[in-house]
Amino acid sequence: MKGSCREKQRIVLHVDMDHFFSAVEEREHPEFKGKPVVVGADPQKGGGRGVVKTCNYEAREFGIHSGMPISQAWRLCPKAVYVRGNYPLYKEASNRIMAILGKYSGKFQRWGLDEAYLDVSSDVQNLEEAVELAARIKHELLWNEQLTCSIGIAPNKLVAKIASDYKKPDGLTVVSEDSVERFLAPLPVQRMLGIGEKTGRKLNAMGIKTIGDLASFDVQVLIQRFGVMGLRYHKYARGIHKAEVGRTGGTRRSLGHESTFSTDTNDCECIFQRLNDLCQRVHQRAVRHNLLFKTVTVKIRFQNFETHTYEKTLPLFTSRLQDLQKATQKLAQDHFAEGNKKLRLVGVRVSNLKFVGEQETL
Ligand code: TTP
Ligand code: MG
Repeated sequence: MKGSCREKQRIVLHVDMDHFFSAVEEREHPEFKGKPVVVGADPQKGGGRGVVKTCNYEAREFGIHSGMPISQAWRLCPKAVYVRGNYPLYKEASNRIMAILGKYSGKFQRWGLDEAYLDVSSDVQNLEEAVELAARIKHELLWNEQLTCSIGIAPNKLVAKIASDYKKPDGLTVVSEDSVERFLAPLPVQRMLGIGEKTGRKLNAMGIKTIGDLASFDVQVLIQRFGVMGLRYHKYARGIHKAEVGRTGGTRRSLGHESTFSTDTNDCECIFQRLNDLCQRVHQRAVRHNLLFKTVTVKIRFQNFETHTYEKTLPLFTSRLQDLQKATQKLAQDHFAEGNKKLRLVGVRVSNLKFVGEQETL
């Protein structure tokens, strides 16, 4: 039949739980309800070390956010409830949430502890039905788990993820195929997949402030400046993203640990020992989850909170502890020497992950 060869529009949902760790804490401790709740380290009346893992929206009103030193959080809101975090509890909640979400579509991809993608193209007829389905998901999560989430609905994973973040908490944002570019255009370029703070600053310096600016920028100049990534950014900015739900990257993007020294130090032996311990913990988790990794990142935070990350991509995927330790040591040696300013925190992270046995794509 003529005119029917247009590809059927995909409908992808991205579900992101709201302030996940603190929401679980609130559920377990009804007495926290309505109060600012910060999950991370013990603030020790402002002298505490470590960072905020997440906080509820009441705490965000005070300017607290994830990654912030816990001492700073305490200065912003000393009366908040501070909890150290209970990972097994969050993991258990995550498993139950994923079991619920997995029922709504055969094409389902868990992403980290509190996010998932669902391709519902074969489960619904149109966007209106997708919205109804999203409402059912929200209702079931609230009823069974007493937790809220935000959902983005769009023609692909890239836009669905940006849409779920658009209105939080308890949001539902729908972006139809026709409105993708209009939806993306006004957003700051840093919201785009793959564009972190650093690339964001470079783009800003080129006069590219919004995703719309990026979409209309000369692609040749982007390629000259950023290589193949330049082409990718340009495509993404126009909302083009073909990746299928469930096909890429497994369930997590990266896996890491970090550790704050009990007193700041520039003693190389102590720093390298700590990095080694972190390598072992990261390695154990990678092995436990049957994951290979290719990129190793070392994080260094100086006494004055100046923080740097350095990364190295290995020539091949590996799961060997020696490879992780060697890459970590090399990165640390290249960027830290004895006598440098003292360090407050170090971290080790692996990314670029794939499952053992998964075909390598060239
Ligand atoms: P996010 O989904 O990024 O954050 P969130 O769920 O707390 O808040 P939002 O409502 O904005 O989605 O991360 C999910 C959980 O992962 C979060 O609750 C805590 C944990 N986490 C860390 O441990 N360290 C981090 O740096 C971040 C960003 C999150
Ligand atoms: Mg979340």
